[in-house]
Amino acid sequence: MRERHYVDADGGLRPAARPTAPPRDGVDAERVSSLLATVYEQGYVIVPELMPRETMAAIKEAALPFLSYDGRNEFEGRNTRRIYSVIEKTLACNPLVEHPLILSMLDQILLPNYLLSQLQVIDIHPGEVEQPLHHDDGFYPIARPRAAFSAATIWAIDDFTTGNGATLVLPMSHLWGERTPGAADRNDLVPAVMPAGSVVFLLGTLWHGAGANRSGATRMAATAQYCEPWARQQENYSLAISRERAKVCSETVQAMLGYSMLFPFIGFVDGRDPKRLLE
Ligand SMILES: O=C(O)CCC(=O)C(=O)O
Repeated sequence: MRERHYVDADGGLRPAARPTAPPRDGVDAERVSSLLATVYEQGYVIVPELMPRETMAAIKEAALPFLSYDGRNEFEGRNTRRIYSVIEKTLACNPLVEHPLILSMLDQILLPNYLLSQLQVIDIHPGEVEQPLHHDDGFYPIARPRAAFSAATIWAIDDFTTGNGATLVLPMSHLWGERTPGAADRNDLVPAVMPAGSVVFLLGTLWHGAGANRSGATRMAATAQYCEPWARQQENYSLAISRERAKVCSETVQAMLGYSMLFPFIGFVDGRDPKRLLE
């Protein structure tokens, strides 16, 4: 089993040398390296206009019928509507989940056969206040500073602006230990302003939250979170996504839903690779 080692040079966490996965088909290795350099330094990177605006418009159309109830607490947002179990309802977001550039970055950050931890559509309505700042792998009870056990993408389905709830990120907070953001840190918050079709990629250790929506229109995003193949997924996909639905997804998405293993002993069914269940 491959060990993960991290060096703490200049106060920063760096992944130790690990085998380099080749980029996915059609992806430029130098682009991946350059994006990852920013991710390791800042904790996040914005990739502008990675998907056509028309694709995002189609996702919006597919998502709208499912956005039927407001959030139940401050975290979900009482003026925010979310879709969970997205793949069971629509396949429209799958191209975002398995975008080759995103997967090429994840291939360098997480172990092979990493998993989709959750997929949501988030529609922030006018009047919504700021979401509490958090980091996405904070529910794994393991002390910081440490490597991220997950990474997330937040795709702009609508343009993200300072006024409509663009995600707020705290650059370099992925390097923090156990401290939580205080009032002084608010000056360092950066809104991920980006046009529809763009994506902000962030490590699971980076503090962030959705911004307040002070505009007159909704702000829609799709967010996919990915976790190490040894970590429990947030959404319980073996129950949330039916086998019939998994069968119509690509092999890549199937593997990320859980039809895969971290060899030799994590994720097996009847002692064998669960991908056989889809044959
Ligand atoms: O909608 C956003 O901009 C961020 C949402 C988020 O971070 C979350 O709900 O975990």
